[in-house]
Amino acid sequence: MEASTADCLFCKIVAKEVPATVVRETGTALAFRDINPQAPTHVLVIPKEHHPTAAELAAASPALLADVITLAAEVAAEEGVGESGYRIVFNTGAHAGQTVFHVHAHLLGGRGLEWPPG
Ligand code: D5M
Repeated sequence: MEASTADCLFCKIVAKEVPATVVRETGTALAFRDINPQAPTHVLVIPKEHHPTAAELAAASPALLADVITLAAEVAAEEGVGESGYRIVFNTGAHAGQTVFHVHAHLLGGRGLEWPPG
C-alpha cells in the first residue's frame, strides 16, 4: 500500500496541506473534527498511512487498525463520552455512504444514538 496518494483529501490533512481541527495526534494516527458533525462529538480518526477501507487496513496492518481504535477511545474519554457511551463507525463502500476512500473511524457521542442506523 502506498504511504499516501496525491489526490487523497485525508492524506492532505495528514500532510497539513488541507486545514483540519486536530484534536489528537500520535506517530501513526490523527484525530480531527468532522466538518459536518452528526453528534455533539463527531471526530474522525485515521491512520496516517493511506489504506482505502477498514478491511484493507486490517489485512495490511492489524497493529495500525488497533492504533486507530485506541486513539478513538482516548478521544472519547477526553471528550467526556467514554462513560456515557459512543459509537465507532467505518462506512465501507458506496451503499454505506463512504465518500472518502482513506479509511476513517467516525467517533460519535454526546447524545443518544439510535439503532438500527439509517
Ligand atoms: O465520511 C467522510 C466524512 O468526512 C464526512 O462525514 C465529512 C468529512 N469530511 C469531508 N471533508 C472534510 C474535511 N476537510 N475536514 C473534516 N471532515 C471532512 P464517509 O464515511 O466517507 O461518508
